[in-house]
Amino acid sequence: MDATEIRFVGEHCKELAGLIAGWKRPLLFSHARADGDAIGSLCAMRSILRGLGNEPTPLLFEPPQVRYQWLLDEDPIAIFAGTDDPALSEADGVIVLDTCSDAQLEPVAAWLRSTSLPKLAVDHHVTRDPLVDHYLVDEHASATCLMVYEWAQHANWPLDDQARLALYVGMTTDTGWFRFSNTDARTMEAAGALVRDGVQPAAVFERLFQAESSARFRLLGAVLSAAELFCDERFAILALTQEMFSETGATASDTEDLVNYPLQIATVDASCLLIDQANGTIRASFRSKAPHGSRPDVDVSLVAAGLGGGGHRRAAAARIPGSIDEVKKIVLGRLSAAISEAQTQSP
Ligand SMILES: [Mn+2]
Repeated sequence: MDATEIRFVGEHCKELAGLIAGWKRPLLFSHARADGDAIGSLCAMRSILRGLGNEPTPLLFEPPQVRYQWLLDEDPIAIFAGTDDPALSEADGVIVLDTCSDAQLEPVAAWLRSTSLPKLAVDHHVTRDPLVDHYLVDEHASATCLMVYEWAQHANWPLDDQARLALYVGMTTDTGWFRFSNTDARTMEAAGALVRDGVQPAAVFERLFQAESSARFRLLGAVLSAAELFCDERFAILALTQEMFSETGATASDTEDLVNYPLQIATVDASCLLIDQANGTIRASFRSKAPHGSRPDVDVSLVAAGLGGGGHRRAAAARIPGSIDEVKKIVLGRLSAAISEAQTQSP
């Protein structure tokens, strides 16, 4: 496949804007376990394309997490029903948002590779599988929603209230409400423009972060009290067992963000959350702090890639076969190695 990588700059933005404006019935996909940036970019792109007079069909691979349900109340996104979904045969183009990874698009990955429809990926991740023929990529963008915002500015696409709200959700969730190391002036300027045009930060904050169930709160307590620290408290492993789910009544959608909590400890450089998937595999999520002073630069995307996963330098994930205890041993070894290697490389 002669996939031409296109950097995220003005002229390419305009060319690709012209390309997708010609797609009358595009399909919009994002990654499995859709987060705020995935749902935000699907929602915003849907509004933008409708504004151009087209009929986009966004699809999710599973029901949205409760945290984002409110964003879709008025205008739900359908759940993908398999490759015999009529939306696929009627489509004249495909836009993939916030991923370009086979593993994260598993339900459509084979279809994407085989279809002759024109395909574009808009993404800010490092992992780039050859699934599409056009790429709009910026690894320095804090969120895909930031890219969509800037793309809309370049292309003179108007944004309606729904698009602005959705883009703000993606930017705030991928930056941890403007706290993570990917928060930059570019993101703040885009977010500022959205607020100037009517988005209400406090209302969005309440809907996203002050609307949890008591079950999620109890799950947080259970998983934090079982946290383990290793390597002179340089990294933490949280293990979430099936018992914790049944005892608290929490569900898989209640696990988002738990991996970030151990980063509150001063000595901790990196954190890992293991979730028993009850199918013989463990989902491992990794986070690391940005280096500064004597803190080493732990690249968790390399740790995840070594385990068959991928992601960003500071946030990555993998699915690993085995029990919690088996996978914990593996992860313990990999993270210890990554931290000591980062330490020898730090100035
Ligand atoms: Mn993202």
